[in-house]
Amino acid sequence: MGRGRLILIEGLDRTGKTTQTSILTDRLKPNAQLIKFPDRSTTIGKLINQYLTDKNFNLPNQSVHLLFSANRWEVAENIKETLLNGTNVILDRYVYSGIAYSAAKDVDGMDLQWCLNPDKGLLKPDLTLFLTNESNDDAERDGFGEERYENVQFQKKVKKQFYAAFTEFETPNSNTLKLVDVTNKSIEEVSEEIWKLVQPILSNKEENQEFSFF
Ligand code: DGP
Repeated sequence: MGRGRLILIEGLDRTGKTTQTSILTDRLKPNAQLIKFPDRSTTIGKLINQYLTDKNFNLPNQSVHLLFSANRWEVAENIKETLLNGTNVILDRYVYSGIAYSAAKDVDGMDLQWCLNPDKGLLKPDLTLFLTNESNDDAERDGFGEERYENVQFQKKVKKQFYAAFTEFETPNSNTLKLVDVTNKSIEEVSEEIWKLVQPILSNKEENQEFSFF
């Protein structure tokens, strides 16, 4: 039995990641486990939740960055074991969110490489799908929620940093990174597109059994 595949769905807020990761996991069940970041249920996750939801709760940007990374490390071993047991793991956000949201803050010294450093050694996904909604760029469509990062101006900066991170740490449109344009598409249309992109990764059981790491 080969190891499971690590499949990441990334994107800005309100691009449908949570819906799509859950549809994909359901479609692959029982051979798939969904893991969402940040995991707000752990001790570190509770601090992250407070930071996101309470704008009076302030922490240095560097500390916040390290908390999000620590939250990923909390489940790193669990992800590896699940994959080794032959189960696929579907991730809702991961290292690229970590880099993009922090780099978007334009803090001196917090460049892409600095932002990647605490995540170095985490498993690299076999496939990363980046959901992009071009109508999110339209300030008139500001339908974001109340959390800290949810405003059009900041999201535009985050988007730029996602692309910068992909350019730096991935080969765009290689076999391991695919952009999925969800603009004006139904949930079903997007889930079908995702399903087609995931098939070659799942059927290719013989090759690429080695893990790769950030
Ligand atoms: P979500 O639960 O997917 O809505 O994510 C909560 C918010 O936290 C969202 O605005 C994106 C942001 N976020 C997710 N992961 C990270 C991370 O690793 N670092 C930072 N700074 N922000 C993140």
